[in-house]
Amino acid sequence: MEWCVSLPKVELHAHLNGSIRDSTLLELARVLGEKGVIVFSDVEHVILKNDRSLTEVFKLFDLIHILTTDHTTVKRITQEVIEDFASENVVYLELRTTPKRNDSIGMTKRSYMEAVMEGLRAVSPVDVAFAPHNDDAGSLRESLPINDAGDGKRKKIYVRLLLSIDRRESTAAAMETVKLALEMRDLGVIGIDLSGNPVVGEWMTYLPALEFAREHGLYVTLHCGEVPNPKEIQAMLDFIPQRVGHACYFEEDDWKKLKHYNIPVEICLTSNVVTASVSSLDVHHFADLYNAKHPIVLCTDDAGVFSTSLSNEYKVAASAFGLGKREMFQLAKDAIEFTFADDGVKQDLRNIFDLATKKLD
Ligand code: 6MZ
Repeated sequence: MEWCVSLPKVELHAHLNGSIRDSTLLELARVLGEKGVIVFSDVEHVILKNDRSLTEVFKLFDLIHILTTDHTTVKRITQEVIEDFASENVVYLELRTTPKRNDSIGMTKRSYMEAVMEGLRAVSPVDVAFAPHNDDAGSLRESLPINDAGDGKRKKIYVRLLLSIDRRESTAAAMETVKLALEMRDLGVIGIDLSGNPVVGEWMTYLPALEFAREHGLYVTLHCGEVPNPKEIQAMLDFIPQRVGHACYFEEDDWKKLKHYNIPVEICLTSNVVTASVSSLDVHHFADLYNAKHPIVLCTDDAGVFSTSLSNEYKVAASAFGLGKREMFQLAKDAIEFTFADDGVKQDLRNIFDLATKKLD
């Protein structure tokens, strides 16, 4: 495990509100319990539960959103989540979150995202490079020396943001999210994700917003095949997104299409097994894709909800699929090529891995 922690890593599939520390959730629940908004003892049990079906996961997210959807908390959890990833040597993080409206406290999708940006700026134990084309603190930090803990330099993490469309949303709400992403490009927003409860909603509802995103140069990644839905899987693959997440319920034709278009897959091992989207690691599609040299990247999905970390996902992959240190290092390094980052950042990341090669031997 220690080796997996010291390995530099790239995280491409992490939901902000799924990555919150249990301790923070419990603290927030306690405060709301004292105010009489919720019954703390009921909520405590739900937060600390270990095994959850996919349906229970989405019930938990509704609860988490009650606890977190105000500006101060959104800022706090963003800061903590980035610090947690950086502390386990994640050197590049694409963090995704659903911009939310909460009329009762005057929250708009934009003000939600502004709170996220404040959280990014508030991170202090590590340097956060998040805004490539801007004159604010982000660009100054962007040019700081590369991450090399142990040589006296401060750690650095690149952070890019993906704005999620929740499958419960209307076409208009999805479009609002894409427009917001376009307006926040200079602040490190680089793409759009489609997520949310996979048994809810229709592909055609989101398609106009996703097409608009693509026409305007945003990257798109889709939660695809988390439940059996052959028609939707085919439609999603025909869209040719830049990446897909999960790919659990793919059939022969879907694999063919995925491979034909060479679409990288964000693999979330613990999440898939806990939610029973895959019955066990022995039958997980990681093995086939890895052996076929198809582009894949190990990710956490929801480190808080599934009590995991990216280092743990590497450890799990190593023991389940017999990967040695060399294979794990290569897997982590290959992920650079599937990021939505620009060439300069990719080169910086390659340098970080090259420097690490000597230390990790
Ligand atoms: C689909 C998921 C997910 O956006 O509030 N989310 N969507 N499948 C999953 N696998 C288990 N895990 C998380 O983060 C939480 C939201 O991300 C999506 C859901 O829409 C969830 O409400 P944010 O920061």
